[in-house]
Amino acid sequence: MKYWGYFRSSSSYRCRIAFGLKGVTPEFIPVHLKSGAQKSAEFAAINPQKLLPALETDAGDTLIQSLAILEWLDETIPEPALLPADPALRAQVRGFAQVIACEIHPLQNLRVLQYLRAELKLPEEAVNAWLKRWLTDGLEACEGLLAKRPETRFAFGDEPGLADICLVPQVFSAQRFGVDISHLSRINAIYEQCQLIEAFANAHPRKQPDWEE
Ligand SMILES: N[C@@H](CCC(=O)N[C@@H](CS)C(=O)NCC(=O)O)C(=O)O
Repeated sequence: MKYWGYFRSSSSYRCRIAFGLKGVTPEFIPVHLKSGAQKSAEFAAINPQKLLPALETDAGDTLIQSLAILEWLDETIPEPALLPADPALRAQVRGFAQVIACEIHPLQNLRVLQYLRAELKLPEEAVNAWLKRWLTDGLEACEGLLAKRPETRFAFGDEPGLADICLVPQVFSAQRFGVDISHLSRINAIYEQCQLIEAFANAHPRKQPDWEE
């Protein structure tokens, strides 16, 4: 397997956590987002959307979109399961993951921030206000979803799964952008629990070979 990613990309981070949980180590091909390598003809031939991550399976299929990659991994390597067996709970876990992957993350994406800065000419304070607004709103919604559930070690039970895989990189992004989420106690507790798991700790951006300050 080949995986195209970037240390700071949260959708790449989701995949790295899942690789660790599933015990696979795809060949890593770094794509330097900050310098625009995702827009090169070489990468566009792999993912015409010019976004990370991308995965090439051993059968030669190219997969994009982190949630699709995570579900493919779960279907091809069923243990440990990333989704619960119960259909209603599965839908709730997917819903939680989609709050992050489909609603929060796109608003903090590099190309969106570049558009705000370079084309709309927003000053840095306005970009920071944008980030604070959408990350706080979205993560408060996640905290509200968690508050409706019994208190477990991870988001949806005592084993880590898809919801935690999406939550941890999103908390890292909040830290990176200086968005204060100290009031979100369930999220912070789950984040800390996840750091105790090797697959999560090893997937941290600082641990990646392409890490840079
Ligand atoms: N929904 C996609 C999001 C992909 C995405 O936005 N990736 C970001 C990195 S986290 C990216 O490649 N950004 C490059 C850019 O904005 O130019 C997924 O979950 O895979």
